[in-house]
Parts: sequence; structure tokens; C-alpha cells
Amino acid sequence: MSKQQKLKQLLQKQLNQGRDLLDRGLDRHVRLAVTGLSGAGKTTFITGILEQLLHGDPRRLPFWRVAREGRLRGAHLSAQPDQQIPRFQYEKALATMASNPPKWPASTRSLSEIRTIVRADKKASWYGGGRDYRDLTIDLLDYPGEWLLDLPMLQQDYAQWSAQQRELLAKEPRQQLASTWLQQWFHSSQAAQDNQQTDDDAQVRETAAAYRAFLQSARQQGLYLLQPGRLLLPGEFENAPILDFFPWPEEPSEASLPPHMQRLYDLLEQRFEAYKKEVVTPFFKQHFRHFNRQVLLVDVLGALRRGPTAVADLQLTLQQLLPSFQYGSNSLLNRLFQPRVEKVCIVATKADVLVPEQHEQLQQLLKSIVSPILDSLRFDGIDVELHAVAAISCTQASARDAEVAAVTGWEQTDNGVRQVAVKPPQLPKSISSGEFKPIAYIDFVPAVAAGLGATGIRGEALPQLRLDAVLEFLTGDKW
Ligand SMILES: Nc1nc2c(ncn2[C@@H]2O[C@H](COP(=O)(O)OP(=O)(O)OP(=O)(O)O)[C@@H](O)[C@H]2O)c(=O)[nH]1
Ligand SMILES: [Mg+2]
Repeated sequence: MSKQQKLKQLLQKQLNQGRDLLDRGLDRHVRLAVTGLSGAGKTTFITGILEQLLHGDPRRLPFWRVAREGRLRGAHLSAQPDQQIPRFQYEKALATMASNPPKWPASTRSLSEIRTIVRADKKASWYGGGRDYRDLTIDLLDYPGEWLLDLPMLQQDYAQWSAQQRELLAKEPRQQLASTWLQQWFHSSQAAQDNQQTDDDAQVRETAAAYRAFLQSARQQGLYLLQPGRLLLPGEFENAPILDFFPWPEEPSEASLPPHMQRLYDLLEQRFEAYKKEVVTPFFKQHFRHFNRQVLLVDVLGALRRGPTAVADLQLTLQQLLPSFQYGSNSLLNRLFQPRVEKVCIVATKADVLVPEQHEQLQQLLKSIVSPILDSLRFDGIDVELHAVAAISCTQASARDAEVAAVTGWEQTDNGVRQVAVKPPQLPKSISSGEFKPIAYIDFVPAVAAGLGATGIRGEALPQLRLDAVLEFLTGDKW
């Protein structure tokens, strides 16, 4: 890179930093932490939000006040704050959905980011004059959901983490799924003791591979609390020894460990600490510390489809995640130096699988899943709202007075897609007893190309459900 280019880059960086600081100081900067476990709908949500921001069509956004009042002037994508992070591939996501046959964007494998600047007229003052505009900067970050699961590990040491994992592993279906890993562990430990084998590194590597296989099968079974997340999706750490660790499989005892076992313990403990320091902390520090608003996406329908064990596991996982974020009041000083999350929107995704009359029930089920989180956020004085949304709606619902409620969408077939009209799944009345029948529904494809609804490609925003209410909650106070 030439000297001139370097100077230009430096100036651009300082300009960006200056702007960020000014915007934050003036409170015109929403850094939105889109949080959600793998498959919760983050990438789709970001795409859907961008669609609505960029098109800003008041007819489609009645619950977003600034749009409803006709004050939106427009929005554009802008240079992103971090030069080292790839840009979120918004256009590619749209193109994938509009392809023939239409497809969902692939599961996210690395970090990306995007910045939008939205301009709106200020509210007219009481004397009628001085109509002026205001710009709001909105930053969105996308990342693989698996990585989020590592955040709670930052508050644990190796002994605590191991104890917690052992507790989980003592219950089905984990117990059964983990049996191969455990057998491998006992077998190799025994062999090491008998033969005085000293290749600790090889033993740890092989047992870590078995642990990784366990995590993969647990994911297939619909479990959520799967740590370390990078073992499932390593990113740039593929094959790095820093990922070769697992929880200590044995209960602690009064007696000290034999020397070989003690060495293994020390090695695993070291790796655990290195993982926290070199993998989890940088991710958290660089990307999560500066958020001031949060969306927590929850795939309630997906969990209901997997059944009661999955719902319980989801509940536990979300509860574990909460202490990873800094919640609290956002004074000017905080805003500048250590922003805190002051509003949290908890969202049940994929609501287009249902008819609108069921959305209230979906929201109620979401509420019972996150009730421990809700209590603690409200205790901290955080502004919280719950919504049921479809970031990109793939269906059309029958009329409210139709004899049989149905949703019409497109499903994938061996040689393309076909349109189907089906009854929506029947939601359980309650999940508090921990017993309910798993629901069933079709995974509709985003029928953009098939001509259902309007498309971004044709110059209109993609269809959605209730994103306007989410936008109102997250940005309504900024105009
Ligand atoms: N019907 C419907 N399905 C959705 C919607 N949003 C997401 N989905 C489905 O959920 C899947 C996962 O959505 P993503 O947005 O990729 O989820 P993610 O949280 O980014 O997942 P990772 O990148 O794996 O962490 C999609 O492939 C769709 O099948 C929606 O609004 N409506
Ligand atoms: Mg994704």
C-alpha cells in the first residue's frame, strides 16, 4: 500500500471515529446487537430490517411512527466502522432469495457488518417553523450463532465450567450421546496409566475430537447449550490446538490426581483459559461491548417442533447468556466510553408460519420461555418489549373470517418449488408443565421469485410481519 493510500485510510478511520463519537454523544447512534442462537433468524432479520430501512414505505410500516407520519426522507448504506470486518452481504442475501428456485441465505460462517444512515424530518415545533432533519446511524453485525454460546464461559473457570457440563451430561439425551466420548476418555486414561504413556497432547487431541462429535450429534438432536461453540464452527481456528479441550469428565475427589492425570488436567485448564483469552474475549470486546440496544431472536416455533426437551434446553441457554451483556442506564459518559444496553427487544421469529390470530399466543409462549430473563431485565430497569415477527414473510394467511384458517406458501420439491395451502400448526396452550405434543409445519422457501408479495429487486421492500413495531421500539425515541 502506498504512503498516500495509508494516509487516506488513516484519515478515513479518524473521520469515522470522530463521527461515531459525536453521534454517540448526541445519542444518534444505534448499535444494535442482534443476538440469537444458531438458526434463530439473525441473518434474515438483518436483511429484513435493511429492506425496511432502505425502502421506508409508510404504507407497509404503520407501527413505525416516523414512517407513518411521513417524516422519513430516506436511508442509505454507508462506509462501515471497521475496515477489517467484511461487509454484510445484503445484496447477496436478496439475490439468493430471488434465485430460481428461491433459497434462504446460507448459515453464517464468519463475522460481517453493515451501517445504514437514516434521515428523517424532526417533528414540527409547536410554532410550526424550523422543519429540519436528523440522521440516525444504525450498525448491524452478523456472526454465527454458535459463537454467542461461548460468552457465558468468560465468567467461569475450568473447574466451574466442567462441573456445569458434567451436570448437563448426567441427563438424557446428553448422557447417551456422550457415551462414546466418555468411553474414549476412560480407555485412553487407563492405557496411559498402565503403559506410562506420556503423549498427553495426542490424548487430549483425540478425546477432543470425540467431544466435538458429541457436540455435533447433540446439535442434531435439537439441543442448544453446546460449548465451546468454536468446536462446532471454528472459523479461523480450524485445526488449531487451542480448540482441543473438553470439560473434565470426572467428579473431583479429596485424593490428589495421579501425576499423569494431573498433567492432563493442567493442560486442559490451560487450553480453556487460552480459549477464553484469545478466542472469546477479543470477539466479545471488539464486537459486543459497544452495543446500546439489543434484539434477542428466539426460534420458539423451531423449539416447539423439537419438543419439550429442546424447549427446556433453549430456556436454560438463554438464561445463561444474559449476564454476558451490560445492561443499565445510558448517561452521557457511559454513552461515550462504555455504552450499555438500555433497550432489549425479545422477538419470536418466523411468525409467518402461523395465521395472524395466533401471533398473540406465540408471544405468550415466548414470554413463558424467557420469563426468568424478563424478570431480571425489568429488575435492572431495562426497557423490554416482546414481539412475534417474520423478518421476511413467505406466506399469505387466509382471511380472518375464512371457514378454515390456512397459510399459503411455497415449499421445495425435488425439481423446484410448488405452492401449497396448509393449516397452520396448533400451538400448545402452555409449556409450563414441560409436557406438550411437538408441533409440525412446513419450512417454506422465500417465495420472492415465485411472485408472492413484493420484492426488493422490483424496487419494493420484501414482505414482513411486525418489523415496524420492532423499529418503533428500537429507534422511536431518536427522532
Ligand atoms: N418462514 C420464515 N422462515 C425464516 C424466517 N427467518 C428465518 N427463517 C428460517 O430460519 C432459517 C435460519 O435463519 P437465519 O437467518 O439463517 O438464522 P441465523 O440466526 O442467521 O443462523 P446462523 O447463521 O446459523 O447462526 C432460514 O434458513 C429459514 O429457513 C422468516 O422470517 N420466515
Ligand atoms: Mg446467520
